[in-house]
Amino acid sequence: MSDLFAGEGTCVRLDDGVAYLPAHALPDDDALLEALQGILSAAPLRHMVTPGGLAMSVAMTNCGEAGWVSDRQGYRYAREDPVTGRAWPAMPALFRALAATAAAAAGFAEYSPDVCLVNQYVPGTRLSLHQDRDERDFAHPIVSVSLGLPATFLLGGLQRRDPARRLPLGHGDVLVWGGPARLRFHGVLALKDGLHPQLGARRINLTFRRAL
Ligand code: MD3
Ligand code: FE
Repeated sequence: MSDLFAGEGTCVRLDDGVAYLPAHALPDDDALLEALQGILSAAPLRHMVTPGGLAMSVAMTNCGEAGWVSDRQGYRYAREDPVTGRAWPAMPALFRALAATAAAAAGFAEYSPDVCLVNQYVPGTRLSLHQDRDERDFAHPIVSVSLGLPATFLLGGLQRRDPARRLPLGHGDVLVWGGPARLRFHGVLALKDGLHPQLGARRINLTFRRAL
Protein backbone atom coordinates (compact mmCIF):
# COMPACT_ATOMS: atom_id res chain seq x y z
CA MET A 1 0.00 0.00 0.00
CA SER A 2 2.97 2.38 -0.20
CA ASP A 3 4.28 3.90 -3.40
CA LEU A 4 7.55 5.16 -4.83
CA PHE A 5 6.61 8.82 -4.72
CA ALA A 6 4.24 10.94 -2.66
CA GLY A 7 1.41 12.64 -4.49
CA GLU A 8 -2.18 12.24 -5.47
CA GLY A 9 -3.21 8.58 -5.55
CA THR A 10 -0.57 7.48 -3.06
CA CYS A 11 -1.26 5.59 0.15
CA VAL A 12 1.71 5.57 2.51
CA ARG A 13 1.70 3.44 5.62
CA LEU A 14 3.31 5.74 8.18
CA ASP A 15 3.08 3.42 11.14
CA ASP A 16 1.05 0.42 12.32
CA GLY A 17 -2.55 1.38 11.57
CA VAL A 18 -1.73 4.84 10.17
CA ALA A 19 -2.19 5.42 6.44
CA TYR A 20 -1.37 8.75 4.80
CA LEU A 21 -3.08 9.67 1.52
CA PRO A 22 -1.50 12.94 0.41
CA ALA A 23 -3.86 15.21 -1.55
CA HIS A 24 -6.53 12.49 -1.67
CA ALA A 25 -9.29 15.11 -1.18
CA LEU A 26 -7.82 17.67 -3.58
CA PRO A 27 -9.82 16.76 -6.71
CA ASP A 28 -13.04 17.34 -4.74
CA ASP A 29 -12.02 20.34 -2.68
CA ASP A 30 -14.42 22.90 -4.19
CA ALA A 31 -17.37 20.53 -3.90
CA LEU A 32 -16.36 19.62 -0.33
CA LEU A 33 -16.18 23.27 0.66
CA GLU A 34 -19.57 23.98 -0.90
CA ALA A 35 -21.13 21.09 1.02
CA LEU A 36 -19.38 22.33 4.14
CA GLN A 37 -21.03 25.76 3.74
CA GLY A 38 -24.43 24.09 3.93
CA ILE A 39 -23.45 22.30 7.14
CA LEU A 40 -22.11 25.45 8.75
CA SER A 41 -25.28 27.39 7.98
CA ALA A 42 -27.51 24.66 9.47
CA ALA A 43 -25.27 23.90 12.48
CA PRO A 44 -22.97 26.84 13.23
CA LEU A 45 -19.45 26.40 14.54
CA ARG A 46 -19.24 26.89 18.31
CA HIS A 47 -16.69 26.65 21.08
CA MET A 48 -17.79 23.76 23.25
CA VAL A 49 -17.07 23.79 26.97
CA THR A 50 -15.05 21.01 28.60
CA PRO A 51 -16.31 19.22 31.72
CA GLY A 52 -13.81 21.42 33.58
CA GLY A 53 -15.65 24.54 32.38
CA LEU A 54 -13.13 25.87 29.83
CA ALA A 55 -14.13 26.84 26.28
CA MET A 56 -12.20 24.81 23.70
CA SER A 57 -10.05 26.85 21.33
CA VAL A 58 -11.12 24.71 18.37
CA ALA A 59 -14.58 25.69 17.03
CA MET A 60 -16.68 22.62 16.21
CA THR A 61 -19.83 21.35 14.62
CA ASN A 62 -21.01 18.03 13.16
CA CYS A 63 -23.00 16.37 10.46
CA GLY A 64 -24.42 12.86 10.36
CA GLU A 65 -26.72 10.80 12.54
CA ALA A 66 -25.13 12.16 15.70
CA GLY A 67 -22.55 14.71 16.73
CA TRP A 68 -19.73 14.83 19.26
CA VAL A 69 -20.56 17.29 22.02
CA SER A 70 -18.88 18.47 25.20
CA ASP A 71 -20.34 20.41 28.10
CA ARG A 72 -20.12 20.50 31.91
CA GLN A 73 -21.74 17.05 31.95
CA GLY A 74 -18.97 15.45 29.85
CA TYR A 75 -18.18 14.25 26.33
CA ARG A 76 -20.67 12.20 24.31
CA TYR A 77 -22.39 11.70 20.96
CA ALA A 78 -25.80 13.36 20.76
CA ARG A 79 -28.44 12.99 18.05
CA GLU A 80 -29.51 16.60 18.40
CA ASP A 81 -27.48 19.76 18.14
CA PRO A 82 -27.79 21.42 21.55
CA VAL A 83 -27.43 24.87 19.93
CA THR A 84 -30.31 24.53 17.44
CA GLY A 85 -32.34 21.81 19.19
CA ARG A 86 -32.59 20.04 15.85
CA ALA A 87 -31.00 16.97 14.28
CA TRP A 88 -27.51 17.56 12.92
CA PRO A 89 -27.41 18.17 9.15
CA ALA A 90 -27.17 14.98 7.10
CA MET A 91 -23.74 13.81 6.02
CA PRO A 92 -23.32 14.84 2.36
CA ALA A 93 -22.93 11.88 -0.03
CA LEU A 94 -19.59 13.32 -1.16
CA PHE A 95 -18.25 13.26 2.43
CA ARG A 96 -19.37 9.66 2.85
CA ALA A 97 -17.80 8.64 -0.48
CA LEU A 98 -14.50 10.37 0.26
CA ALA A 99 -14.21 8.69 3.67
CA ALA A 100 -15.06 5.31 2.16
CA THR A 101 -12.51 5.51 -0.67
CA ALA A 102 -9.79 6.59 1.76
CA ALA A 103 -10.63 3.81 4.22
CA ALA A 104 -10.69 1.25 1.38
CA ALA A 105 -7.24 2.37 0.17
CA ALA A 106 -5.99 1.80 3.72
CA GLY A 107 -7.47 -1.68 3.83
CA PHE A 108 -10.83 -1.05 5.55
CA ALA A 109 -13.56 -2.26 3.20
CA GLU A 110 -17.15 -1.03 3.57
CA TYR A 111 -16.45 1.85 5.93
CA SER A 112 -19.68 3.65 6.70
CA PRO A 113 -19.17 6.52 9.13
CA ASP A 114 -22.21 7.87 10.96
CA VAL A 115 -20.60 11.07 12.27
CA CYS A 116 -18.38 13.74 10.76
CA LEU A 117 -16.92 16.13 13.32
CA VAL A 118 -15.91 19.47 11.78
CA ASN A 119 -13.06 21.29 13.55
CA GLN A 120 -12.06 24.86 12.73
CA TYR A 121 -8.63 26.23 13.67
CA VAL A 122 -7.62 29.88 13.31
CA PRO A 123 -4.04 31.06 13.90
CA GLY A 124 -3.10 30.23 17.49
CA THR A 125 -5.69 27.49 17.89
CA ARG A 126 -4.34 24.18 19.17
CA LEU A 127 -5.72 20.83 20.23
CA SER A 128 -3.95 19.26 23.18
CA LEU A 129 -2.94 15.61 23.33
CA HIS A 130 -5.95 13.31 23.82
CA GLN A 131 -7.41 9.95 22.85
CA ASP A 132 -10.68 9.50 20.93
CA ARG A 133 -12.59 7.01 23.03
CA ASP A 134 -16.20 8.15 23.05
CA GLU A 135 -17.11 5.82 20.17
CA ARG A 136 -18.83 2.50 20.80
CA ASP A 137 -16.53 0.20 18.80
CA PHE A 138 -12.83 0.97 18.30
CA ALA A 139 -12.62 -1.63 15.50
CA HIS A 140 -13.79 1.08 13.08
CA PRO A 141 -11.10 3.44 11.81
CA ILE A 142 -11.20 7.23 11.93
CA VAL A 143 -10.62 9.11 8.68
CA SER A 144 -9.40 12.71 8.83
CA VAL A 145 -9.38 15.26 6.01
CA SER A 146 -7.34 18.47 6.30
CA LEU A 147 -8.47 21.59 4.45
CA GLY A 148 -7.06 25.12 4.39
CA LEU A 149 -3.91 26.25 6.22
CA PRO A 150 -1.23 23.66 6.95
CA ALA A 151 -0.85 22.28 10.46
CA THR A 152 1.51 20.09 12.43
CA PHE A 153 -0.13 17.01 13.81
CA LEU A 154 1.23 15.27 16.90
CA LEU A 155 1.04 11.50 16.92
CA GLY A 156 1.85 10.03 20.31
CA GLY A 157 1.63 6.49 21.58
CA LEU A 158 -0.88 4.51 23.63
CA GLN A 159 0.33 6.15 26.86
CA ARG A 160 0.19 9.90 27.38
CA ARG A 161 3.89 9.96 28.31
CA ASP A 162 5.02 8.27 25.07
CA PRO A 163 7.03 10.49 22.70
CA ALA A 164 5.03 12.17 19.94
CA ARG A 165 5.96 12.22 16.29
CA ARG A 166 5.21 15.37 14.22
CA LEU A 167 3.41 15.08 10.91
CA PRO A 168 2.92 18.08 8.61
CA LEU A 169 -0.58 18.12 7.09
CA GLY A 170 -1.67 20.22 4.13
CA HIS A 171 -4.82 21.06 2.22
CA GLY A 172 -6.44 17.91 0.87
CA ASP A 173 -4.36 15.44 2.87
CA VAL A 174 -6.22 12.45 4.29
CA LEU A 175 -5.20 10.10 7.09
CA VAL A 176 -6.78 6.83 8.13
CA TRP A 177 -6.26 5.70 11.73
CA GLY A 178 -7.28 2.17 12.52
CA GLY A 179 -6.39 -1.03 14.27
CA PRO A 180 -3.41 -0.57 16.59
CA ALA A 181 -3.37 3.23 16.01
CA ARG A 182 -7.00 3.83 16.92
CA LEU A 183 -6.32 4.67 20.58
CA ARG A 184 -3.07 6.56 20.17
CA PHE A 185 -2.76 9.96 21.80
CA HIS A 186 -2.78 12.79 19.29
CA GLY A 187 -3.08 16.55 19.02
CA VAL A 188 -2.45 19.56 16.81
CA LEU A 189 0.19 22.27 17.41
CA ALA A 190 -0.91 25.92 17.44
CA LEU A 191 -1.87 26.94 13.90
CA LYS A 192 0.53 29.41 12.30
CA ASP A 193 -0.55 32.60 10.58
CA GLY A 194 -1.27 32.42 6.90
CA LEU A 195 -3.90 32.83 4.22
CA HIS A 196 -5.23 29.92 2.26
CA PRO A 197 -6.63 30.81 -1.20
CA GLN A 198 -9.96 29.02 -0.56
CA LEU A 199 -10.35 29.13 3.22
CA GLY A 200 -8.49 32.29 4.27
CA ALA A 201 -6.91 32.34 7.74
CA ARG A 202 -8.16 28.98 8.93
CA ARG A 203 -7.85 25.24 8.81
CA ILE A 204 -10.85 22.93 8.73
CA ASN A 205 -10.48 19.30 9.68
CA LEU A 206 -13.16 16.72 9.00
CA THR A 207 -13.00 13.58 11.14
CA PHE A 208 -15.20 10.71 10.14
CA ARG A 209 -16.18 8.24 12.79
CA ARG A 210 -18.42 5.28 13.29
CA ALA A 211 -19.61 6.34 16.71
CA LEU A 212 -23.02 4.76 17.44
C1 MD3 B 1 -5.01 9.45 15.68
N1 MD3 B 1 -8.82 16.22 15.47
O1 MD3 B 1 -11.30 15.76 16.39
S1 MD3 B 1 -7.73 14.55 13.20
C2 MD3 B 1 -10.38 15.15 16.96
O2 MD3 B 1 -6.83 17.86 13.14
C3 MD3 B 1 -8.99 15.40 16.51
O3 MD3 B 1 -8.71 18.39 14.06
C4 MD3 B 1 -7.55 16.58 14.98
O4 MD3 B 1 -8.10 14.86 17.05
C5 MD3 B 1 -7.71 17.68 13.98
O5 MD3 B 1 -10.54 14.33 17.86
C6 MD3 B 1 -6.84 15.43 14.41
C7 MD3 B 1 -6.81 13.13 13.16
C8 MD3 B 1 -7.05 12.05 14.15
C9 MD3 B 1 -8.29 11.73 14.62
C10 MD3 B 1 -8.42 10.64 15.44
C11 MD3 B 1 -7.33 9.86 15.80
C12 MD3 B 1 -5.98 11.30 14.51
C13 MD3 B 1 -6.10 10.21 15.33
C14 MD3 B 1 -7.45 8.72 16.60
C15 MD3 B 1 -6.34 7.97 16.91
C16 MD3 B 1 -5.11 8.33 16.46
FE1 FE C 1 -8.91 13.30 18.33
